[in-house]
Amino acid sequence: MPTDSAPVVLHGSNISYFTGKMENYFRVRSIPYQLQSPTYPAHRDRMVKKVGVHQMPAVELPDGRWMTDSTVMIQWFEKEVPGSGVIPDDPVLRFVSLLLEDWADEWWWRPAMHYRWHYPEGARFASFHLATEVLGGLPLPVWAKRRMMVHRQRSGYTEGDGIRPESVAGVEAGVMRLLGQLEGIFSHRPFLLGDRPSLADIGFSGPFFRHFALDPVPLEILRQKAPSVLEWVARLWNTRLESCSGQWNTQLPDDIGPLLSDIGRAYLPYLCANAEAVAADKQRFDIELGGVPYQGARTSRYRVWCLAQLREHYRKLDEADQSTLKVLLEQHGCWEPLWRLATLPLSPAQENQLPFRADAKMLAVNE
Ligand SMILES: N[C@@H](CCC(=O)N[C@@H](CS)C(=O)NCC(=O)O)C(=O)O
Repeated sequence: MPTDSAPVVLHGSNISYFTGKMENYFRVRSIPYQLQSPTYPAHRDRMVKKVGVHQMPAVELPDGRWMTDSTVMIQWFEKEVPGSGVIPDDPVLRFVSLLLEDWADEWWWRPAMHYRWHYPEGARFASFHLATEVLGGLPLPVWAKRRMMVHRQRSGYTEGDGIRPESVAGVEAGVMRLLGQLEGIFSHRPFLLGDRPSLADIGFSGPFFRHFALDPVPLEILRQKAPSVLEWVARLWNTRLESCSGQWNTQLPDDIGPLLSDIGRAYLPYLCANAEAVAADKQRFDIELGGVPYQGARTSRYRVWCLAQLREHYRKLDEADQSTLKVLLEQHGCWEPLWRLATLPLSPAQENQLPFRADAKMLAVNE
């Protein structure tokens, strides 16, 4: 296990969504880590050899093994590292924390990328940072690397992932809605599920820590409209479970309900449409979600597996807990889309070797 003299190495950029999520997790669990900026292309080749894909972050264990995928890495550390962890024992809270983590990872990625890369202010900051950090070793002028980076990210993750001019207002309204909901929660409770951080908070550190609370445009919105959310970002970063005396609520707080309703209205229907597009072997698909049109959204094999995982978490519960949870999921419109598709187009043994080997990246964007 990692120690101060043999920490895990966290390979990732210090402005990366999922790297920031892992940093928050390691800090909250007091797991010693050392952040290392990856340099392209040597790191990419090494990572592909070690775990099958190139994405951020990768974790290198003191025994030399490499890992990928924040969700499964966290589950692995939760089993391996003794002491109180981030996954609540209560079956309903546990399922909800897994669902919120998944939503934070997969749904809020697109708006986070939008705010960073759509606005010149964000694109200038992030392209300079990445051109000099991750692409620092490429023998090209910085301006050329910045231009390449802006083009890659827009064509991969914003305009090229369904956010057309007619989607922008709706995508941003969705973020404002989330901020309103979270502001309501964090103005009277320190963490999502009580007085103690859970996997749900760690999940939300993905979109917030290195994106909404860092990029110039959303950061100003947070300062003005959601100061309690900004405070939560720093509180999570500065909390250690080993010295946290707060507890999770014994029941799911009522103010989590509107978040679940949004998951039922847009996220789970999106996962179903994505799975149908994968089954039909499409690279892209069009869809309207919560009144927002997305044209040419990229299909994701990885997100088919995410939907399968959510179903699996439910199936593993005992009958009484399944019944309680079913009522809650029905109440918020999550039950029907969770089970809408009779079969999911997973490839054989897809992602079974995680966290030590991955089959698919979240989105197949070209290197
Ligand atoms: N499911 C992965 C997602 C990791 C991921 O997609 N990371 C982004 C950066 S924050 C990335 O590396 N994207 C690949 C690319 O842009 O080529 C996880 O949870 O770690």
